[in-house]
Amino acid sequence: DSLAPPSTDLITLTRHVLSQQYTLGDNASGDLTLLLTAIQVTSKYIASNVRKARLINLVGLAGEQNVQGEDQKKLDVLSDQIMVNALRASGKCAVLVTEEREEAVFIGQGGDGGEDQRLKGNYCVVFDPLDGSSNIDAGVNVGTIFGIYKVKEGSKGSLGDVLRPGSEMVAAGYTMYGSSCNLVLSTGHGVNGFTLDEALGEFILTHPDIQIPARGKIYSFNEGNSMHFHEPTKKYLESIKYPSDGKPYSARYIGSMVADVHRTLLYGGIFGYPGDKKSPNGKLRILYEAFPMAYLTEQAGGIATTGTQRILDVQPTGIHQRLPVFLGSKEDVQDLISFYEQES
Ligand code: AHM
Ligand code: MG
Repeated sequence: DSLAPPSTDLITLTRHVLSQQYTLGDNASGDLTLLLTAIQVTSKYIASNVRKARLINLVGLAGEQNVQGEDQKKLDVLSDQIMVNALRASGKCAVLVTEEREEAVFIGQGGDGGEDQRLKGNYCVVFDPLDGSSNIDAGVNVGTIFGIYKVKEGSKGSLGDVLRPGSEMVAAGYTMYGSSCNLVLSTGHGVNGFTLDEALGEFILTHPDIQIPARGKIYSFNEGNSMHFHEPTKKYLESIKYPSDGKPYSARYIGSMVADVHRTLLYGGIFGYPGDKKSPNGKLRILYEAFPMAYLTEQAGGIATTGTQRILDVQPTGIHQRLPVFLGSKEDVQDLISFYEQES
């Protein structure tokens, strides 16, 4: 209640990860803990830049296009550099894949990764440094999405270490830069959410063991693309907008995956970026958008599907490949899947 004194036993992200260290499968070496600490620091730094963007001339375009041919925002480029520098310096990474760079970064093998062998570790991080950046200039939520693989036994770090099904990730998460800064993480033992206490500079556990409600009341699709949608998607959307019980779902679409998924994890419902007649594989990228969010969704008790296949089972063949995504409450996503089953 409002008269209760503040907690004197804060669970910080570092404390939480340390307490899980012995179950993390890195032989309690502490490597994954240190890697997650590096990601935590980058999140704070990016959060601080996002918050000040308008004041320190960080809004607008950087004058370049990224791999997807999209204009890069100044903050996209800055966030990418912040993450690559911090992950390289952590000494725990072998391969990095970022939305903002066409090629993977191989640590300790020359090129962008630098030649210093001592900086090479056993983990691979795939990430979108600043997702939803079309929203930045309007002050709408954006976020960082990341997934972590451990290099394969005997590997020195190659593309084969990241071109693997999402089910093989050892951790995944996102940081949302919104009205509060939230880091949501799973290391394969459920999902926990942390809120940045700016005065302390620490992420504090505020959402322990997140569970998606079995059914929600919200759907989150870019319905502006309806004319291109396939029949099962259209029929499913009709079914929740014109239900027989007269209680239609509410529409919520921010256009920032991190924010739309965050709401879906907490409130339930369904988020979708379908493949359609124009873009058969949809828009979202497998490695650093679909997989981490599917991992979190499943860990929170939900379902993540392409419509016809479990997302985490997909075998990627290229680092920037796209995939149709539907995720959220078990019963809602199951309803969607049944429309795809009727089709086939
Ligand atoms: P980005 O990586 O270029 O920011 O694009 C990904 C974003 C997601 O955050 C969001 O779910 C989607 O694009 C929105 O796309 P659209 O504007 O087509 O609805
Ligand atoms: Mg993105």
